[in-house]
Amino acid sequence: MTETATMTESQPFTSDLLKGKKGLVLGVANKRSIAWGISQALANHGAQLAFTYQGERLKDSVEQLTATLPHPAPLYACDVTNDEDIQTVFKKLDEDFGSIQFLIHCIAFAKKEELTGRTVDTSRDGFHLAMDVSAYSLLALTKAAEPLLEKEGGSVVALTYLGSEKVIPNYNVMGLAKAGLESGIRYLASDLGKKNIRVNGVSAGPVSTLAARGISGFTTMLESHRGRAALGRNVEIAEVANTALFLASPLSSGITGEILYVDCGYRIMGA
Ligand code: NAD
Ligand code: IMJ
Repeated sequence: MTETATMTESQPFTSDLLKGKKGLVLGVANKRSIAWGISQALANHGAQLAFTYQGERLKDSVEQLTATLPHPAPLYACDVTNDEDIQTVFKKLDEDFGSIQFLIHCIAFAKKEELTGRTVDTSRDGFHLAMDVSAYSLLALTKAAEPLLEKEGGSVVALTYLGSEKVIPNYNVMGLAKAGLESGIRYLASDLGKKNIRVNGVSAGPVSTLAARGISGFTTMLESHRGRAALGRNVEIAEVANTALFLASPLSSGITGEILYVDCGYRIMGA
């Protein structure tokens, strides 16, 4: 038996930790999405989930995945660059759930051409789009969720990456957007702490998802990450998911405004 999450996939760890708790997960695209890994962990511990999907293109995929969950899950279309979409989601969520105890943000986007070459060549438009989708959306969604989260207190969890603080080849404008997201986590934590709403980030090591495949040099990057990481391996989605579960749950009631690194000990190494 190893301590990695592999065994938990074949024999999921379940409990009543989140029994009676409800929440919204944003960012499921397919079965490899980190958001889907997190959803499975939350559901395994009794949570009732609602989901957003980006657009019609992803509706079928999200419908099929969520049909496997123990509780029926409401699905709402939401492009986070659209204020009306966000308002509609929370109106429907109020009708369907009445209150929520957690919100999971797993959304990032930059134009493909911005994720190669020099960061100095980033276009104004490309900068705005990456910031809007990947950083501003956390503020807009948290504000819209506030009335539902404050009823019983709650937890907001957002996914981030080391490229926010260190220069990672090709991450470019996404690094600036994640720096904005992480700063946003701290300011939101300060704004909402008195309402017993906590806001934290999970900084995951590289995982082979839709948002990572197709990035030039990603496979080589996974190899070098494994080589430098203290644990000598790359992270599994279930490990990222279990940390998000911890932050979403009352087990982390004293933690807010923090970024937890789930990177197999990559960041701590000096060389
Ligand atoms: P993914 O492609 O499965 O998820 C990204 C999601 O963002 C998709 O569901 C997509 O529909 C959504 N999205 C993009 N633009 C949107 C918009 N305008 N409106 C609504 N949704 C939109 O990939 P993933 O790797 O699971 O990414 C999830 C999160 O994890 C992202 O924040 C990413 O930065 C972060 N992350 C990923 C890695 C990695 O190596 N894969 C590492 C650290 C952090
Ligand atoms: C993304 C780009 C460059 C380097 C990268 C990544 N590394 C990692 C990622 C080293 C781990 C994945 N990641 C952490 C992301 O946040 C990805 C965001 C992303 C990915 C795409 C690909 C397709 C596209 N736009 C994107 N926008 C954001 O068109």
